[in-house]
Amino acid sequence: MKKHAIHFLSATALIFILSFGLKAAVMPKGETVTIQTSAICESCKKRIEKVVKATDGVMEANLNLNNKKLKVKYDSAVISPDQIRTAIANSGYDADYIKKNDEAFNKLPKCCQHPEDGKH
Ligand SMILES: [Cu+2]
Repeated sequence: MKKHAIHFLSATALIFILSFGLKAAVMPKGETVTIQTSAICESCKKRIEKVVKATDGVMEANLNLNNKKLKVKYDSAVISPDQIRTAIANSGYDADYIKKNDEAFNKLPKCCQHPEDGKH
């Protein structure tokens, strides 16, 4: 009878462990990448975050205006860091070694094109 109880316990524990393992395997594991951008002001920040968040496979995007670095949480099964950099470059900003798209840059508000008068 005692042996029976132990069997029941270990079976319960096994199911518990298995269901946890399964959950971890099924849930998308987010990777994080930090990208240096050429953002200047709050509207640059909003613009870049919006573009990146709208990209498939991106879960979170947060730009720190103090160092202009964008922290992105993404699903590596769906998107690569270079695809994220390209999305940023296509919106008119440098993203690490991928240079901004000039056409998109020229469409930015004038104040967002000049680092020296970026305080607005
Ligand atoms: Cu700006």
